[in-house]
Amino acid sequence: MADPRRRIVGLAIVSACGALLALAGRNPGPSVSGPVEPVRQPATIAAPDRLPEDADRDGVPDLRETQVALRFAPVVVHDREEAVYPTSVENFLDRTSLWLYDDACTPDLVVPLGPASQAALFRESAPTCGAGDPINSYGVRSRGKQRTFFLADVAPEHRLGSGGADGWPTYAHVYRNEQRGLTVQYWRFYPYNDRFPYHGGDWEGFHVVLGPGDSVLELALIDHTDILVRSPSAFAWDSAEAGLHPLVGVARGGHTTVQLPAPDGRRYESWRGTIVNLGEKTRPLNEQIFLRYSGLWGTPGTFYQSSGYWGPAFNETDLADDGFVTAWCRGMLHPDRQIDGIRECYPDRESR
Ligand SMILES: [Ca+2]
Ligand SMILES: [Ca+2]
Ligand SMILES: [Ca+2]
Repeated sequence: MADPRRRIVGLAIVSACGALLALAGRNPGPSVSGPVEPVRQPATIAAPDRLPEDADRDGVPDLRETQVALRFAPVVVHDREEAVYPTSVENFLDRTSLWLYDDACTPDLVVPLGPASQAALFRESAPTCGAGDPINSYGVRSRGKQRTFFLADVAPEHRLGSGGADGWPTYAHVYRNEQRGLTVQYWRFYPYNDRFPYHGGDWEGFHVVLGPGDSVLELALIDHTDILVRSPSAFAWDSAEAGLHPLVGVARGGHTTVQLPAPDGRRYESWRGTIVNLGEKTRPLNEQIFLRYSGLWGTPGTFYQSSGYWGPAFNETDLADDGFVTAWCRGMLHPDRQIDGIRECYPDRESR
């Protein structure tokens, strides 16, 4: 099978003017002023190097990354009343589609770009509605969610995710930290944030920060606006199969990771399911090139908070003014590292 990362993607010209649509619930308005330039895919997406021992080029042997991700993989406890469980990126992409959005247009510019897949997330657009710069979906991050690519909310029947213990994947990010150890991030992806402010595409996660000898220094929970740092003693730990597995709870509907699980909650021992090592944004592993996608994972809504959110490598929690993606790179050794001009911890550029 052809490696999608090595595929040369042709220029798929989309007739944007003919494809202007208004989303359900939006006021379509009378017309768009001025021509809209075509949207096209980039010629190539950089292919990861095929080094067997450190393919994501972060200085950590990939086998060691896998071992440590398994060893500290959490017990994730959902509320008994939870309705929306995690799903896989692939399942979600099969049910959504890619769009371009600019709310400076009148009416809002909303252009369908067709079905989504990991290989079909990468597009670029000429300037729209008075903005002078082009944007793309593989590095340009829209701070206000006003001019961006997005993945449309999936239909209600596809928002439930994989209930219970039938194997939804846990996505891991492992890297060297400034404390002479490794940081292990665990991410879950939910199709929908089923609580006010409701929005599509809900990435949630937390970090286990290790020091020398894999001693656990702290856990960092990705909350709504801040990253909450907690002592390991604040958690219960399960030592099944020679691991050290923290028990974390999931807030009902909004899915934020919390330190006190519901006592009667539904346990998921994530190491018994699939753990996917994402690699690094600059060098994704295991075909997970969605890491490079810088658009939204849900439809833009009326408000910032009711619009789709970003993926792990562009996450908004504790985002620094200079664009440093704290939720992806907190405590990283060499946070300025880059490969082929792509910086691991920053978007290439921001749009409105
Ligand atoms: Ca590595
Ligand atoms: Ca890594
Ligand atoms: Ca959420």
